[in-house]
Amino acid sequence: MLVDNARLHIAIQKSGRLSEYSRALLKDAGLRMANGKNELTARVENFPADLMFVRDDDIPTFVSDGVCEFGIVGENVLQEFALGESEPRFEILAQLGFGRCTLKLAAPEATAYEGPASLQGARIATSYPRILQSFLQENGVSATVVKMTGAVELAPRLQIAGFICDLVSTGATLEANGLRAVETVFESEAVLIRTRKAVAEAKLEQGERLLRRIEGVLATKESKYIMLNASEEALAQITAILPGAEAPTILPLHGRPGHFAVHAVCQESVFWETLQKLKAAGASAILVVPIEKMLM
Ligand code: PRT
Ligand code: ZN
Repeated sequence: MLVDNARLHIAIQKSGRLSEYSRALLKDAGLRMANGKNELTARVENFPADLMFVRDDDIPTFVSDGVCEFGIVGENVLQEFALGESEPRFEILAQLGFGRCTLKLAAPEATAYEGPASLQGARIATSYPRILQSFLQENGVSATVVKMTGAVELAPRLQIAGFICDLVSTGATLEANGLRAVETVFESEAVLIRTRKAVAEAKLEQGERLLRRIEGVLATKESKYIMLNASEEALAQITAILPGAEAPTILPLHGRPGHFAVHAVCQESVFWETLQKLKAAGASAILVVPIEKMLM
């Protein structure tokens, strides 16, 4: 690993389900990097940071050890790691809204299941033994956890285990293997994490800058800019309807006394229903526009 006291190190998955999204997020945050896919690292050209392309399983360790100050990883991998630690050496900064999946317990179609008690004494194959173990404990069940690193869905057919505990997104893999989900164990999405290790002074400020930019990107995904006109009497009701808008700007309309333009950043999705409510409250000329960049 490179050691450079002035540059941040950001760990992202080299290739897999999170890599494209992770790169896109950093790109949206204004980081320009070389596109080479076979490299282990990439220098960000316009920000003091280097990207480290690694296996997702290594990201919690790299960030906890402080080898990388930041990382993007699935909560499933992070939680499995964290359960093996005495205290967390990382902090979660943001939920990123991609890589969504659910760790589920599943069994062959014909297996009877009437709640966690049905797992008593069973063999369960999984790549997430710690998360599964803590689920079993919470439910007061004792079962044998069989650790597998891949192809977990084959375990029942190979008679390695009667149940599996694996990630599901569309459910197609379960179906193709004659399995049905019986229980949700853990919901996951990609998260941005930061080391809890002391960070060199020179990097602290850069880290905050990076975080503000990423928060800005995440905020714009939902946010919209709304513009509308309204009479003075309608203003109170209209500003109350605007979803997640703080302190809208209200400007007098030229040549129309008693009428105002209302401009607001709405931090929540704006639905047709909201627009109809605004209209009913007396708003006219309502415009909703996307926001490209935002720095909070
Ligand atoms: O090489 P490296 O170790 O970095 O990658 P990997 O093979 O361990 O991970 P990868 O790229 O498969 O997944 C990275 C992360 O994406 C996971 O840790 C999750 O946080 C997230 N993710 C989201 C998923 C899925 N969806 C997913 N569907 N990870 C795995 N799957 C697998 C699942 O294990 C099962 O085999 O997809 C199959 C089920 O998918 P459906 O759509 O058929 O239900
Ligand atoms: Zn992995």
